Amino acid sequence: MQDLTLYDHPGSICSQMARLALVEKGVPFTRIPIDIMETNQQFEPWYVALNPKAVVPTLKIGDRIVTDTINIVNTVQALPGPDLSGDETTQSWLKRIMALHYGVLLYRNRRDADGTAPQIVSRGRYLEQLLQQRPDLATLVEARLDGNRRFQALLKDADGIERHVAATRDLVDQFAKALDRQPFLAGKTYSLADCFATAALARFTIHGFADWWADTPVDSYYGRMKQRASFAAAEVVETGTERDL
Ligand SMILES: N[C@@H](CCC(=O)N[C@@H](CS)C(=O)NCC(=O)O)C(=O)O
Repeated sequence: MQDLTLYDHPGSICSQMARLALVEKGVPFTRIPIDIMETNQQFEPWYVALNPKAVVPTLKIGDRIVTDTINIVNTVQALPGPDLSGDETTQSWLKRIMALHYGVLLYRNRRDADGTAPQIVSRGRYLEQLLQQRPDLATLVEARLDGNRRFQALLKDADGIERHVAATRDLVDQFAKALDRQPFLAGKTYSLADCFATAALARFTIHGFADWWADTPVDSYYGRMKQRASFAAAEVVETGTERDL
């Protein structure tokens, strides 16, 4: 087996999804933490060379670099070990779970009365400085600045926020429908879809959404996911406050 290294950030939801897939596959891997919050290591030249979008996670497998969480978990699935491929719905679940706006769910509770999210404003200032200091990253940082402006506007738009919360609740309802017929999200066996759903449900628990699924099959499903050894081994975060994320 080639050496596997995961560059990740402990609380990042995408990192948790990738760690769950690696642990469930049973392959040994080394973790290299990338601080994406305080020291912004994702913009360091050596890391951007690995991951040109400057995000976590990144998987190094031998000499090969794999980015994008869905690519990463599918690459992990192709390694020798338990079959995590699930049924024909797996890839669609991965896309739907990844498509939620996790930033809105988190920062909607970190806004001042006028809808300003101080952390997102200061992130914008940081990106402005980075643009001056690192002209080599201009394309990347300008795109990030655009995203930051859109995000700041969205956080002032109560209806827009509500639409993202409703889309999240709708996805949880879809989990419940699937789990009414079968024990795992994509069929009779544990799959990559369950790695994604587990990390998402853990995050929703921190956001106080657990009531949404209290009387549905999602409740016992999530209980089973938490009992799997992978939940602790992959350091899935479901306790603590939103401030810790
Ligand atoms: N599409 C990417 C998204 C990765 C992503 O957005 N990662 C976040 C953490 S969950 C990140 O690294 N953020 C760093 C930043 O915003 O500067 C993937 O699936 O890997």
